[in-house]
Amino acid sequence: MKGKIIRLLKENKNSFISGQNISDKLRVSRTAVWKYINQLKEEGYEIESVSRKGYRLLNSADLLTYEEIEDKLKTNTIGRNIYHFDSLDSTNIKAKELANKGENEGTIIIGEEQTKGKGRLGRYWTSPKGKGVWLSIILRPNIEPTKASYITQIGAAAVSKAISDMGIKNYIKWPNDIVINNKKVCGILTEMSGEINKVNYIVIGIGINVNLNKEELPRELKNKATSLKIESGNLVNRKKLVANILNNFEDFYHELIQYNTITKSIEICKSSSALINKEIKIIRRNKTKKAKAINLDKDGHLIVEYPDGTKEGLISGEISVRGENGYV
Ligand code: BT5
Repeated sequence: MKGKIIRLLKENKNSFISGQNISDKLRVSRTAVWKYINQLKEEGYEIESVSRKGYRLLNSADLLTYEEIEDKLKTNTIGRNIYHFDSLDSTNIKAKELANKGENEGTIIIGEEQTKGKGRLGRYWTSPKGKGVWLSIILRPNIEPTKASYITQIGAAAVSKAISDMGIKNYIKWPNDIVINNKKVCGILTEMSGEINKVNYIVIGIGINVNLNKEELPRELKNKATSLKIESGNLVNRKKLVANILNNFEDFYHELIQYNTITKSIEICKSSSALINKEIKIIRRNKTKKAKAINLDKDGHLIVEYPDGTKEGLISGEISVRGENGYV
């Protein structure tokens, strides 16, 4: 109901709409309208109320609800159904719960805050309220389970392009991070449910530090993490960022579904790579090996060359990669 009221207020932008008018249109009592308007004000919407005239929207809230991003969305399925939470444990956990109950492809879960944001291998993801983009997308691609890592590449490309298009230079640290000035600004967590040769569903979780200030990052991450605001010096429009990511994501995902390839994504992952042509350390089961990152192949495997001249294609998920001198 709150969403419907916001839509009406937006349709009548610059003019008043009476409580009676809203109540007639939405078939709820005027008292209910008044209550919803008060809730919206608490959420951050600036709504002017004038007796005998009604309500007028002055400013929208900085929330990542469907009503707030739909005018910027160009997608058919991705993001057309959004579950928005003020606070929740983890959008990936919620997405898997919903996917297990049969939720459709393209559905998105967004939290303004996560209290148990997840990284890979049981690690944590700090997700303070209203400061970032913490979202998960449910997908049901008809692909071989071995190709699930394609989805991470698609996600990384979609996020990297959206950030670049806002004028902020960034790099993709294969396979699942985006970095600026050698510090992590975005992490991606792809999880799959499937059988040996069939994907049941894939959930891709995307976490982006958008408007965090330095002091809002945990102390242990001060030298490893950053935000778009810290790097650009400006507040970043989260709604535009989310819409652009979803638009890019659908475009790149469509290539996978249609042609079983991800060339558009790989092109971006290559041209924005933080690793290619760099000396790196490969950490596999606590063993560290030096190598040089050479290229990404068409499947998104990182081709590396060892000091003895032998080459290997690394599959995302099996290893951790660090730059020789620090994080990247
Ligand atoms: C990742 O794991 O980078 C995947 C992060 C995915 C987060 C999204 S948010 C929406 C969705 N719902 C979830 O619950 N998760 C996904 P990994 O490569 O394992 O990196 C985790 C490590 O990054 C931690 O151990 C910290 O060192 C560091 N870290 C934690 N929070 C961070 C943050 N906000 N920014 C940068 N680094 C962070």
